[in-house]
Amino acid sequence: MVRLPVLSRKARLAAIAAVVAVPAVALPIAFAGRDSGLPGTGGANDGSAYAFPATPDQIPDTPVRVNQVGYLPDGPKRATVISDAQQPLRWELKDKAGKVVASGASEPRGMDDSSGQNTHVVDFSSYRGTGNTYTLEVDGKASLPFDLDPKAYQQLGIDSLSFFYPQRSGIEISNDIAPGYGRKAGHTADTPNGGDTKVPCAPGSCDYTLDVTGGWYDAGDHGKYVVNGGISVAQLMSSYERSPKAAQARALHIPETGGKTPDVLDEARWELDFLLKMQVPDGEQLAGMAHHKIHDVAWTGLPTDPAADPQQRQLRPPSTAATLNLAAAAAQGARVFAQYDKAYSEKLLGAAKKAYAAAKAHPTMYAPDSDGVGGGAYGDANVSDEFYWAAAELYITTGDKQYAGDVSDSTVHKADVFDRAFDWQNTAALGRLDLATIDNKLPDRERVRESVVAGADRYLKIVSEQAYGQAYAPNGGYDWASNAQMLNNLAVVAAAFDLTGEHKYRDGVLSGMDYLFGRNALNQSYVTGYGEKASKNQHSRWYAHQLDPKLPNPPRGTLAGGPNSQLQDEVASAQLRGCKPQMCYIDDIKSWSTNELTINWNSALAYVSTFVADQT
Ligand code: 9MR
Repeated sequence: MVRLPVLSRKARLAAIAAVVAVPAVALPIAFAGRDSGLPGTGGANDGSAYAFPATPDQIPDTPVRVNQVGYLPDGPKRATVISDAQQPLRWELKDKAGKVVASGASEPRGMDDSSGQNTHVVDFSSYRGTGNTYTLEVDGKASLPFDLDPKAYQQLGIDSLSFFYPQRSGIEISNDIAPGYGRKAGHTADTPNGGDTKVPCAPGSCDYTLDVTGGWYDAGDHGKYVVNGGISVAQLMSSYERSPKAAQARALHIPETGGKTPDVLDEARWELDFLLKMQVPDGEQLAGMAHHKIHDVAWTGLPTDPAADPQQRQLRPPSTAATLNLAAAAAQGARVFAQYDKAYSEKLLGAAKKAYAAAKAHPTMYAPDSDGVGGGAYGDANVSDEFYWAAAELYITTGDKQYAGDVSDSTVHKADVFDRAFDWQNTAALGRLDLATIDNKLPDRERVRESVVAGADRYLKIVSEQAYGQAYAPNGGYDWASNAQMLNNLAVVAAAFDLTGEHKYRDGVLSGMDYLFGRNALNQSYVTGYGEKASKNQHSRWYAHQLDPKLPNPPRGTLAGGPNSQLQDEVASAQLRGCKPQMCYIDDIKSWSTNELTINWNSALAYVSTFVADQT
């Protein structure tokens, strides 16, 4: 990736004009690096946080697909080339000056089912040099430029976590902290709909109101969902738990930075506080349960600033899944906050225990798939995995035999939970991964650890079998948020590295990441501000630059959901008909089924990118 230093606007334009020409793929304009501090296309101010460099809408295509951000010098380095050639093709790796520094022959891989393309794989892992603006040339065609840089992922760890601050509800977003992203507090008492200070229940479901201010907006909508808040905040806390020291050193762009609590936990607390507020108060019939979600009674259009939302807000009924999300996240929170804020840790543990007991008393209150007006449904009619996750977190935190018994008795405990990607609906892996990696005395812990390594081996096999190296090969098409699903598969591979120290797992995570940054069928980086051709029009009501040039694009480090074969929105169905799974994506703000941004997808990105950042 071409990097430019932080420059004045005039100097930046001059630098852009004087860009290095890349043979065979004549780029019309240069691209500034993720850490350049240049303004985003959406009018973000100059500054080092959040903004990303202006990128042209059209990037000339190249059949040579690389990780457009970069490769670690001591890591695997693979590229995929689209070519019908049956024989190996000669490849050359060129440095910034155009000098050939390595060469070899590609490996023909034939037809790739996920893309419908004939492919070759190039492996230039043995080259260990460092520098920026390398290109890979195959058969006379050049890739987009990339870096070979031990710090290639450092900034991403920070950006993917700093994404959460401007997703916050109930607080003014400071333009000093997030240049270009400042906005009024959303859903406070003085906003048009009265905000989230006194939100009533759905008619007939209860007669109280709750103050449910705060938390993160789920995605491009203004809804706040306990199911989905749970996995998102858990992954932030897990990124802290896997390496507290590294987390402590990682300063985020948030108001609380600099305190004794690590920034990632300050951010997590913003959501944990909201989850606590969603718990049914004492004295009510369903005391201890958690409301499934809170959102508008009707969908609002795009763009709509959170502070301008005119729709009535409503608490949807409690559900067992939400209650167990609260129990699991609060139990984990009690553990990670114990050394920083004892009173808060105790409060979280009390709420977690109460929620868990309430879920046991009401084990089948399922949120229906049909409840999707004004907000997402997040329906879930199988909560055995949520019970397992919550019991696991409570056990790890308390060591209490009661929870160990529930873990061991769960049908999920011995099941293969890595036969699919984990996500907001399938949460067993969250419990399994923590049981494997965090200290506890579960009698069959060794078997638990082996199950994680076996899951990782399965995903590694997929990485090596796929022509594009992605950690994802579902039966049938690609799901909604395929990008997050493959990141969660990589989180399992990362855990196997932590458990075994075997380098093949670290290398598998790195290879799997290449897909997200451009080594894919669309030559697309799915992370805003990272790579030459990067997603920047993700579906959002306030990062709606595509609809209103005065508004910003999503902040640097925002993941797009990614290819979704089911084409569930109008833009996707009109423009992507007949697409092969990997091709079912469009960087259009109206394609919410392929191109939304969501807290649980960025939490997956944050978990894996901090793992990778910590490798150097
Ligand atoms: O991520 C969710 C995906 O797994 C579901 O298939 C989809 C339809 O129910 O909903 C997705 O979640 C959306 C939520 O319902 C509302 N906020 C935006 C979320 C991401 O698109």
